[in-house]
Amino acid sequence: MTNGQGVIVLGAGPAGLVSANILNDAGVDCVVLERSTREHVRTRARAGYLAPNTVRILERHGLAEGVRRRGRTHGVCEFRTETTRFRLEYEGLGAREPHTVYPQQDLVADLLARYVERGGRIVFGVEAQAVLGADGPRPEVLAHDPDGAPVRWSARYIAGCDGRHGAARRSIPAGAVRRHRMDHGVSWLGLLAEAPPSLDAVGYAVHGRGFAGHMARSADVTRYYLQCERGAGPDAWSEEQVWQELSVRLGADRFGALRRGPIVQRAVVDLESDVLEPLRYGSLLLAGDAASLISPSAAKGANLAVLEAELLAEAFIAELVHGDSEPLERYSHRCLERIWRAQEFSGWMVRLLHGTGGFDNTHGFDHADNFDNALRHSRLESLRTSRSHQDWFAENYVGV
Ligand code: FAS
Repeated sequence: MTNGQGVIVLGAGPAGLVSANILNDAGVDCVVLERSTREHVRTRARAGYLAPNTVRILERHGLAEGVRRRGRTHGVCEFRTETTRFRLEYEGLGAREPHTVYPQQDLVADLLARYVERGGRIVFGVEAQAVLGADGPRPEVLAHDPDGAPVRWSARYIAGCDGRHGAARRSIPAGAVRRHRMDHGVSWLGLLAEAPPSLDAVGYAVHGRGFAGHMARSADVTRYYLQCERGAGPDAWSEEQVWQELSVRLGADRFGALRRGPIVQRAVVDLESDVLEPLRYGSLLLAGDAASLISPSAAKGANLAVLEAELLAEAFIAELVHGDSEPLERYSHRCLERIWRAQEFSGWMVRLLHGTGGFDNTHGFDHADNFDNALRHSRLESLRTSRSHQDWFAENYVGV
């Protein structure tokens, strides 16, 4: 596309592919530029819990076939401490709706297949280097093609859906946006195990040795998280040590052994939040992680990406097809309202689940005499005993 019309979408993650599908269905000229290969995009395991509103958005645009066929609804959290455990059947609380468990890579594969099937244009192996001229009506993307040769693409608008470290974000002059960053000071070892889930719930272990999480991904794959020291490498613990630590923190001796299997993916993620404001710089508009990074503590990242992608695509259609530029003008504000609500809850979850202070092999993270940790246990107790806390939790856990 070098005609200065239509939309260039940077990135083929949930944000890029949802907006491209909606644009393509509306007959808007668009192309997706993705630096990775098709195979990598289709198999990259990340999130897995889709909020009801996300499923509604996908359904609204005919993108939910796979989710409906292979997704499994999920409505229970189980909190475990060293002394007790309690379950929250959040489907009956607050928002009264469950999550749908559907691995992000399966959703991305569905979106890609449908987009291509309907004649959508996507180029793999093209790495955007910069967005030029975004302050004018004919922005350009400077990129490298799969052979490394420089290429230029121009369009009326650029949708920056290329993540936090993508070209879109770094092409916005520093003075044009405010950047709100928060390092939560917590790191997780994220694991994918080829093992059936050990709990019929999302498991959150609040333990002196640090947080542990259990999230089903499918009938034979489970995602686990272990709070680890900042700077620790993904291979710092052997497979046996990982299962040992998970068993201790999730109280396997009291609540039942964990079902083990080979650990097929490991990654360390530092829990950070990073929001840009506004999400627009002239003809360049951001969605998904490019707009705001959110810690995975409340499973909001992919859900925000889909929500923003719909708002963005519909705003482009309003202007490019119907000549109405109001939705584009309001895009940033409408997204930021939801982003900050999700950030607020995600921050609350970080403070609920994690001890503060450094890690030592004897005490772990939880220096019991720490004021913060006493507050944390009190928050957990309110969640266990107070119906209004439970409703608030459910509404924010499921809703964006
Ligand atoms: P994505 O990062 O998914 O997609 C961006 C795309 O842009 C990628 O395909 C990338 O290759 C491409 N790209 C980047 N730079 C480019 C360039 N210069 N040129 C061209 N293409 C470029 N969220 C949860 O809710 N639960 C979880 O369990 C969870 N686990 C996660 C685990 C990991 C390891 C990570 C990194 C994230 C996880 N997340 C999780 C958050 C995740 O779901 C994101 O919020 C979601 O992928 C955001 O979607 P997009 O904004 O589309 O960005």
